Amino acid sequence: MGIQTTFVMVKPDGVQRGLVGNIIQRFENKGLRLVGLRQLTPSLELAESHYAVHSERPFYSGLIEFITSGPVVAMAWTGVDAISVARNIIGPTNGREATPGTIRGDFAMDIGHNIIHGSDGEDTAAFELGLWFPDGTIEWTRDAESQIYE
Ligand code: D4T
Repeated sequence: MGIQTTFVMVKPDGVQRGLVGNIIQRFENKGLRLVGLRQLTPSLELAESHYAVHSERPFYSGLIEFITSGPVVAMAWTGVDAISVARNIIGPTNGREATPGTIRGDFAMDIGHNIIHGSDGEDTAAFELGLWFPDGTIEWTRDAESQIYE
């Protein structure tokens, strides 16, 4: 058990379907802390780097086409065991098999158009955070009380 930062990305289908707010709410509600947020349409180079591990898979070209098809929302979330916590919020790859209550269980019906990505381990998280947040993430600590009163 330890503090981790994980990379999460709302894919083009999630952005097009207007699910960004709902998705961010789930991570905030859970207790994770947002330390990075960027909206961008991924370049081919960025998409290929991100999915390099899948480059020999039959679905690779369709995956690259999909992920570069429009804006995504890239995020970095911090908390204890953030990587597995985020994966549990997201649910398994195939939306039809994902349990209701997870993001994919609530919103996805397909394996390719599955709304959201989350890093699957510490090495992957470090690689993906460096790739999508080359300038680093944001350092801040939670202190709501001091923001309520001037
Ligand atoms: P990501 O990486 O997007 O969070 O998804 P997962 O971690 O849940 O799933 P993955 O790495 O096995 O697959 C990466 C990405 O490829 C798409 N995909 C996957 C696809 O289009 N067809 C397929 O058969 C598989 C296995 C979906 C997610």
